Amino acid sequence: MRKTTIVLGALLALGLMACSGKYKPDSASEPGANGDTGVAAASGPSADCEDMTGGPATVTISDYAFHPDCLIVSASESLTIVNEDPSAHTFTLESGVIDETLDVGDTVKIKSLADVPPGTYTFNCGFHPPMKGTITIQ
Ligand SMILES: [Cu+2]
Repeated sequence: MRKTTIVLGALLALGLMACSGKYKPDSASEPGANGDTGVAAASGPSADCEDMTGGPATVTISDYAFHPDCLIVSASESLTIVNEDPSAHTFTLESGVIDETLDVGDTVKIKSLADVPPGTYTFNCGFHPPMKGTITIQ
């Protein structure tokens, strides 16, 4: 029993060393080999988000995608979803607080986001799982 524990402990230690050993070269080589991509990946999500705070926000659905697919909105403002696709879609917040179905040509205005606790949520289309985005409600 004790031997097994020691062996497992040694394996664990080796595993940790291997992990940290592996990690260092990766992070060290990143800035030189692929620095731009590394920086974009680290700061991209917030930098690429469209800031729509301070006024009504609109998300347009076209080509089976949300535009923008990352946005920041004010909780006190309205959010409008416009479906420009020849297909029905939904705008569904991960929390389930918002779940709107939009038929072809539909425009849905969500009067206030005040019912949703402030935070960052993913949203998607219930019909087309690859359609997704991120919304930050402030
Ligand atoms: Cu869809």
